[in-house]
Amino acid sequence: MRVLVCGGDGFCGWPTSLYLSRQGCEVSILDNFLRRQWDTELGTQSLVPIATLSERVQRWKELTGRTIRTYIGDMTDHAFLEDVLRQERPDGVVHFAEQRSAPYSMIDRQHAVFTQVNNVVGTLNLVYAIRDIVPDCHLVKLGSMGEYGTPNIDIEEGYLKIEHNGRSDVLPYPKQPGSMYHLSKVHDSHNILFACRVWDLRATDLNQGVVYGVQTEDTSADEVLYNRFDTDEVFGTALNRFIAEAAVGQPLTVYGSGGQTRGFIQIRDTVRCIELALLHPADRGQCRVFNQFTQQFSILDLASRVANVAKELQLAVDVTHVANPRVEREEHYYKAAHTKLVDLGLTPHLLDEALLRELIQLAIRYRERIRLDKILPSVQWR
Ligand code: NAD
Ligand code: USQ
Repeated sequence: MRVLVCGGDGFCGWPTSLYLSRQGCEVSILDNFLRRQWDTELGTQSLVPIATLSERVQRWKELTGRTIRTYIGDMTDHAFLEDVLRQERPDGVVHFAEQRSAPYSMIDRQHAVFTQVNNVVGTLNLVYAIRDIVPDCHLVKLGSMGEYGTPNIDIEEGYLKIEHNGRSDVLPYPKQPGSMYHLSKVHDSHNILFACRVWDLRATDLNQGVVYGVQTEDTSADEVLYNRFDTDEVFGTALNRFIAEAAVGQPLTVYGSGGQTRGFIQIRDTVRCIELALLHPADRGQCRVFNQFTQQFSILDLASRVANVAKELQLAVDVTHVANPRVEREEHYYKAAHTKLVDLGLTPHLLDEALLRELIQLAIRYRERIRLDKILPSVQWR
């Protein structure tokens, strides 16, 4: 299978590219290195040092004999994207290439506009390019569980059967996103659904939960292949941030009461989910939605788990409740379906103490790289 991975230099995209390459796919990567530039803008860096993309693919070739072609350019440049699709003629496109931080999108008007333009225009360009050049290609698009928000009813996988005034229909599940970034994902979902309905494209929208962990079997094979590990208030996500905070002896930053409950997934399962979606493509005209997470946790529960393992490692760690910079429910009902990927063959790796220990030890190894002044939240929703 020929697969183009858009955003293949990023946290999810890089391990996915290696994994698919190892499974025998012919993989190419498209990226414009925006993520590396945001580190410069924000004065942050990956906790684990990362090599350049050219060094990465070169080392992969030396280790495995497999080639990963690279295209450096912007999804919002339609001519560039069309050129790549013409050269690659992929069977599947995996689209990770977006601005994915909720806090970044809430810094100010400019960052909100940038996020929505980057994400919505990039995705629109991609569906038009697929329509015109490779209409049979399967689009695998990364969405987010945060598109649904936290409704007081069960969350389904994309669609909801509704009865109204004696009639019924299956309609897109109502969305209540919690940031300008999450809104961009909702806009993408609508645009992709429209493209499938009107132009008979095939797509799978993967509503992924918060990803944790850092390395996969492939990225840990060599230091040049190591994956990025974000820990700062803008790009760091809940569990990985708590691990980094534990490693530097900072109190774990639970926002508000910590009753916020979210779906979580290990990076090792992310790569397998993408493979499963590609191996079982959507039909022409079909826009499938899978909820891509394996377990749900409250934020306070996660912080307590990290603190307990950190204490066993003789680290002095407290859990602290900091004023919540976001506007979100801190106590709420949460029950989201997530069976479709399991039905296709996913065997989830569940969170355990051994992994937490391994991640804390990885963070300790590089802890001098953590910018202590970038841990506490400063971006406010209001
Ligand atoms: P990331 O920022 O590490 O990777 C995204 C990559 O896309 C980066 O390498 C960046 O340079 C590239 N990119 C961004 N805009 C681009 C553009 N216009 N043109 C070309 N390249 C561009 O993010 P990630 O954590 O790997 O997330 C990947 C995708 O998965 C995102 O769409 C995100 O919304 C989704 N997702 C991530 C998580 C998570 O916890 N990390 C959870 C759910 C969903
Ligand atoms: N939180 C804390 N303390 C922290 C960091 C976060 O309490 O130090 C809380 C937040 O308030 C929020 C929850 O943890 O309630 C999750 O926040 P997060 O920063 O881990 O994740 P989020 O902003 O939701 O975004 C991340 C990815 C995004 C993806 C999303 C999946 O950055 O790309 O779409 O997870 S989901 O959460 O399912 O929407």
